[in-house]
Amino acid sequence: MKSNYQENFLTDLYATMFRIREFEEQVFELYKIGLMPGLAHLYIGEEAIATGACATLEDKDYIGSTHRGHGHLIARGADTKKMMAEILGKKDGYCKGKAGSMHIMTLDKGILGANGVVGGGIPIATGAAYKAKIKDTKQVTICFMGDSSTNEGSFHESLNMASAWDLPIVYVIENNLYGISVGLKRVTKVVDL
Ligand SMILES: Cc1ncc(C[n+]2csc(CCOP(=O)(O)OP(=O)(O)O)c2C)c(N)n1
Ligand SMILES: [Mg+2]
Repeated sequence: MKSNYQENFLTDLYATMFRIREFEEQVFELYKIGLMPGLAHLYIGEEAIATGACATLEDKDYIGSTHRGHGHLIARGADTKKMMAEILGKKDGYCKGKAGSMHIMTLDKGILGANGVVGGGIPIATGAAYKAKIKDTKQVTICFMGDSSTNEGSFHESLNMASAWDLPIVYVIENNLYGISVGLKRVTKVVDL
């Protein structure tokens, strides 16, 4: 982990958060005028989560993402020009414009991919951690997920396997208390996720 006391560390973190906010505001502008295909799931308000979590990683490590993945990628150091090209469906994008906002990925940065399926990124990230364990590569995986993905089967199965096998993975629940319009309390008994 980078030292918390490293010179400029805190201002670097703030700059990353700011970069995410500016990127998302730009995406929203393009979405509003119909330039962006698909949906714009923005990361506005959650910038600190990805920024803080990704600051603990080394280049060789992995991240798993969600349908709200732009912030995760920027915090991981992805090229925002290639991201924007991807989001706009252009061939210069990370996936030649075929993945768009919700399935963008690049193994250059260990970015296992955003995922339009709620909870879909959890087993993928758990698989990466399993590989790191059996090959003893010392890679760590951070798996981001929304609160509503904790009601998916993939969440329970993956965390059980990760726990049973002591996999090198950290699951980060981005709990904004809602899955679209459904409040957390309506769909789960354990609200302290
Ligand atoms: C398996 C699955 N079920 C339903 C949906 C529709 N859907 C898209 S986003 C979303 C809510 C996600 O909520 P959460 O995981 O808390 O993330 P947030 O959007 O709050 O960041 C749902 C239900 C989906 N994409 N995939
Ligand atoms: Mg949520």
